[in-house]
Amino acid sequence: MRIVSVDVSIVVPTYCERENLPILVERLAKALKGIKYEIVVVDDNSPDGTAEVARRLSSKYPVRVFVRPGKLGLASAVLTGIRLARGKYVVVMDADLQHPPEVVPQLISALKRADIAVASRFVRGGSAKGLRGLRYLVSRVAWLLSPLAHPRVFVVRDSMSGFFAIRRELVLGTRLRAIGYKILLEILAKCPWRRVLEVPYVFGERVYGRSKLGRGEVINYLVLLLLVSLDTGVLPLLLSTIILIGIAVAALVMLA
Ligand SMILES: Nc1nc2c(ncn2[C@@H]2O[C@H](COP(=O)(O)OP(=O)(O)O)[C@@H](O)[C@H]2O)c(=O)[nH]1
Ligand SMILES: [Mg+2]
Repeated sequence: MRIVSVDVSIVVPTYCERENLPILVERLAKALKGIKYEIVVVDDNSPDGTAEVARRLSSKYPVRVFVRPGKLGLASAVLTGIRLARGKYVVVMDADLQHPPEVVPQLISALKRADIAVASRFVRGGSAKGLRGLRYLVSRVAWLLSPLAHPRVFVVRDSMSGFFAIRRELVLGTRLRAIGYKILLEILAKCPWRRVLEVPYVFGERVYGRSKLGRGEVINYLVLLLLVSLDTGVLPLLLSTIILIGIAVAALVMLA
């Protein structure tokens, strides 16, 4: 399908989502009637043929497909998609239907009042029922550590969300490392936003395929936190405060 001009780009990173993609694209088409949009699929050469499925969908729906040579990570796929997008507004969402397409119009209209709209599992009306046991715990601990990146990210209850909308130019003007899974956290810590809104949604269970989140993502998250904390100046400030308190305590002990 020829895409003329678009207002909104939906960026969808994919790795082995052959069954989910057609359902996602169809549900988006229904939800986005009346909106000029495109879907930007960034696939990491999925061995299950996801890219081929996406190309076939592009004959009927406004889908563009970009294939990277191998599995290079979720956050960097999202950043690639945002750079390639043509809309003024960008929505980032997973392909696996855990992010309901029907919430996308609410995210887009929230951008009239805010710079970033986050689909949130942790505000009234939202739910994380698709996050079970240990995954839930790890996600909340990760959230508790998030102010290390920058204290202002803590106002967002679901800064670990992979489902959000943003003005594209806000991301393009900022250097991002895009390590691991949590690109929203880095965007919140570094991009010059003034207002964030959270829109509740229910994070459902995955029906087709499997999660690609492995244990290595915990390490990636800690590395991301450390580097972003250095970039924003939070870590140097924290360390110098600790050193100054240490010196003050030592001086008091010596004088006593
Ligand atoms: N392009 C790309 N997409 C990825 C990669 N890892 C995960 N994804 C996609 O990112 C989305 C979220 O991944 P998922 O495994 O469902 O994570 P979970 O919901 O946290 O368990 C899905 O659409 C995946 O196909 C990757 O390395 N590259
Ligand atoms: Mg998922």
